[in-house]
This record gives sequence, C-alpha cells and structure tokens, in this order.
Amino acid sequence: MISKVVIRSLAVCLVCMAVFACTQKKEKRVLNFPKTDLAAENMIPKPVKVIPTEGGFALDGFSAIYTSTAEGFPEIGQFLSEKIKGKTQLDIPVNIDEIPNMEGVIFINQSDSLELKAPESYQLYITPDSVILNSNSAAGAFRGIQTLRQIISENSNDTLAEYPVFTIPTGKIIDRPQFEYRGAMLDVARHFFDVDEVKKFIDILAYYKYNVLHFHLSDDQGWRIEIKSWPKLTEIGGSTEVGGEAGGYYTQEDYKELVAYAAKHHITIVPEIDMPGHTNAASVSYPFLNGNGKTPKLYEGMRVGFSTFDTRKDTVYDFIDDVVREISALSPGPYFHIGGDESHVTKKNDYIYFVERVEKIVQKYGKRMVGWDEIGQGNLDSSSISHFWNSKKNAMSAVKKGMKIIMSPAKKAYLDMQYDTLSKHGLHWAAYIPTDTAYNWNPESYEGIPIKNILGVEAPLWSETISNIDELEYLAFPRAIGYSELSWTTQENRDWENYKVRLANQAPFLDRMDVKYYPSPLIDWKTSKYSYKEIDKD
Ligand code: TNX
Repeated sequence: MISKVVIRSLAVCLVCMAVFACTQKKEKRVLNFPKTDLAAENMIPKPVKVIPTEGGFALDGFSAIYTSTAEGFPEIGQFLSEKIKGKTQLDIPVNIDEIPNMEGVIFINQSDSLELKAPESYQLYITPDSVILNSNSAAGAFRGIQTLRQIISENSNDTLAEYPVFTIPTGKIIDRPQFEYRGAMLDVARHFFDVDEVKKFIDILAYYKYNVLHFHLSDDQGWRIEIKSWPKLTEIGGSTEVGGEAGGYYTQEDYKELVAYAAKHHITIVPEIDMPGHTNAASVSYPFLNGNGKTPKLYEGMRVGFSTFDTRKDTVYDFIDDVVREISALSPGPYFHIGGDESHVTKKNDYIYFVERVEKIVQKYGKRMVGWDEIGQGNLDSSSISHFWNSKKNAMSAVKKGMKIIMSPAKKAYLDMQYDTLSKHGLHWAAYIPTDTAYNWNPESYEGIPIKNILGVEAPLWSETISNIDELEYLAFPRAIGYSELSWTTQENRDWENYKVRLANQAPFLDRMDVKYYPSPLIDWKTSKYSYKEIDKD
C-alpha cells in the first residue's frame, strides 16, 4: 500500500517537474504564438467533437513522448516519433529515462475510463504544456495519433523562436468510429502489386483511420498466394495477369510480412479466395477442379462469369480445405472471404450447395465467412457476412438471416469506376463516380438496409485497368479519403461543403507521400504538385 502511494506521488512529482520545466523554459523562449485554431479544417475523418481553445502547443527539439507500458502503447509512441520526424525533421525521444530540458510532453496513456469503452475511441487534451492522449486500447491510441499527425502545423515558420517550432492547436477532441469495419480492397489478381506497393497503400489508409485491407487474392487471370500443399497454383496460375504482363504472387513469407505491417498499423487483412466462379487460374493449375466442361487455358482478358469449380466433387472440397487452412493460419484476423460473385455458369442449386459447404470449412478454421452479396441465397449462419455490391434482394435475404452487411455499392463505392468520361483509367459499367458523388451518399440508410445490420463500409479497387502504383493512386485518391469519413463519422456530422475544404488541405500530406492522386477539379487543392492539365497531357 505504502509503496503504491510513494510510486504515485513520484509519478505526480515527475509530471509536476515536467510542467515546471516547461513553464521555466517557456519564459526564456518568449514564444509569440499566432492564434491557432483546432477547428482549422485539417482532420479527416471528422471527429465526433472538437472543442478548440485559443493557443498552441510547441513541438520542437525539447519535446518528448511518454507512453503507458500497456501492450502496444510504446510502439505507438515510436510510430508517432517516426512520423513527426518525417513531417518536421524533429527527433522526438520516446520513453527516455530522465526528463531532459523538455518544453512539452506528449503522453499516450492507457485509460480504463468508462467514457472510452467504445472500441477504438480516444480523447485528446492539448494545452500549451502537454498533449494527453487517452485510450482504452492500443487501437484507439493509434487512431488518436493519426489525428495528432493531421493537426501538426505544416510549417515551422510561425513563431519568433530561432529554431524550428511546429504548433499543435490547443483544445479537446473526443472521438470514436461509427462503424467497426472500415475497409479498402485491392485486387492483386487482375494485376499484381508487390509488397512495397501494398505497404505504401497501407501507410495512407492508416492515416485516415482505416482498419481493414481486403485482398482479392485469386481470380480468372491469376492466383497470388503460395499454397504449400498445392504449388502449381502459383507456378502456373500466378504466371499471368490482364494484358499479358508477367503476373506474380506473394510467398507465404511475403504475406506474413504484409500481415505484420498491417498489424503495426492496426489494420486487419481480410484474405479472399474467389470461388466457385472466378476460378480459371486455379483450374488451369489443377484441371480436376474445373466444372464448366471445357479445358481451362490461361486467361489474360477482362471477361467475367465463365469459370466455375466442380461443386459436386469431394476432392474439390479437400482442396478448398487445404487452401482455407493454410491461409487462415497466416491471417490473425477474424474473417475469410470466399468471393462467391458472378458464378454465371454454376447452376443455382450447385452454387447454394457450394457456399453452404464452404461455410463449414471456413468455420472449422475459426473464421467468419464473408462473401459477395450472392451468398445471401444460401441458408447461412448469422455469423457469416454478406458483402453488398450489387443486389439489394440478396443483401436483404442475408439481413433476414440476421447476417451483417459490408457496404460496397458499386454505384457509389467502387474505386475502379471512372471519375468522368475523361478519366485515364477505370471502368464505368456501374456509374461515373466523381469525388462528390463518392462522398454524398449514406451507408447508414442506402437501399433500406437496416443500420443495425451494417458492419461497415469498404471501397473495392478492381485492377483490370491499372497496373502500377501511380495508376492505383489515381483511382483510389482522393475518393478513398471520403470513404474513410463515411465509415468513421456519423451522418449528421458530414457535409460536402465542409469536407471539401478539409480534403483540399490534404494536398501537402499527399504530396509529401508522393501520392499521384487525381486532382479533382471540384476541389480547390491547397498546394499541389500536379495540375489537372499535367495529368491530362500524357
Ligand atoms: C464486378 S464486384 C466484379 C469484379 C470486377 C468488377 C469491375 C464483384 C463482386 N465482381 O469481378 O472486377 O466488377 O468493376
């Protein structure tokens, strides 16, 4: 008991000393802060509540970060320090033993406060002397430091100090997400994207508080993940992609590296093996799988709906068992996506038999099954999830079974749809989706799907028309930034006119990250390396 009291007083002393040190130094530095405003339009997704006070916290060479020792917190401190270095060049120490000549401290604190019970919630208290980030979980703290990154001033020139000082406007932020699933999907099957390209995509998603990256790992044109018990899947099925380029695949080591990289960003990977349709690459590798009565050949075109597994053969399910087992063992997240879309050459009865049987395999390996909305036709468990892309009828039959829905309506949320008729890449079979259309819809009430069934929102990026990271970024950004707000921020807190100003202010971040975003003419970009004309020229 006594020792607890002593420790507590020591801790209080330490904080007092830090604050005292700050006050002392402050007087010497005579900083003349310009008026900063926390409500300044930089934050995406928009937090639940922002209460500005007038003033600034000075982030400079005297600052330090301290974190709670709870699991994951010290790593978040380190992550923040690295990102501050990237933005400001400042070296901010993390959890150093002695408090040096500190001017201001950022505390990242695990708190059991009831106010912070909602998953991923956090609170930020910013005063001239300290920044206190409270969260119940490491995931919440991670979301909180993204907010902090967004509100650190772009320039260091706005004080009278003789050394670089960046400001963080003071005030209080209370925040939590609306939906628990906030995802983007990358189709690495039509065109392959390597480990470094995916890592860069994750870096940007994390900044906007995404927590899921769904990987479309197989399709007619390519199989992209090593399966040790079925090596020809990648040897043969991984050798092609749309347009005749070389294809490629992730070894299990590559995949583990991506899972770990995503986990460091508090992002869950959702693996998808698309079946029983979209399976030409698998059937070319192992022809016994094929059920469309033709001899499968490698395919590099863009048609859909011509392939199917043989859904009445037990050996097909033995194969699927191996694939689900190996991938599930590498994927710590709770979901396994079985695709299930556009199985146009599978008979309806066979299709239903297939998804019901595969559901059991997925459950055997401890995962919740996710499938595109067609799976709603099966008699499935309420723990399985329907991924709405096209059919309200299918989504509604999943709702009747008590299933949750992931919202990806093609007309609103497909990142591969062209912005307009001038777009260099993309398709338009569902719609043209300019930046405002992408933002101006409500996943909470779209097509009458009840909000209590909605697990979250996902923006899929199909890759028939894109083959490198620049093209990926052109389609994904800025629209993916808007989808982050649709999944995090509640409807009454969203407004296009207000969002559009905040989006314009993302340009310095996107430029710093070298993101080749589409400079939508609807947005008055704050500063941009890329003018609309430049993009148009080539
Ligand atoms: C439909 S959406 C598909 C994909 C295509 C995409 C192109 C869905 C579940 N299937 O196979 O790549 O359209 O926009």
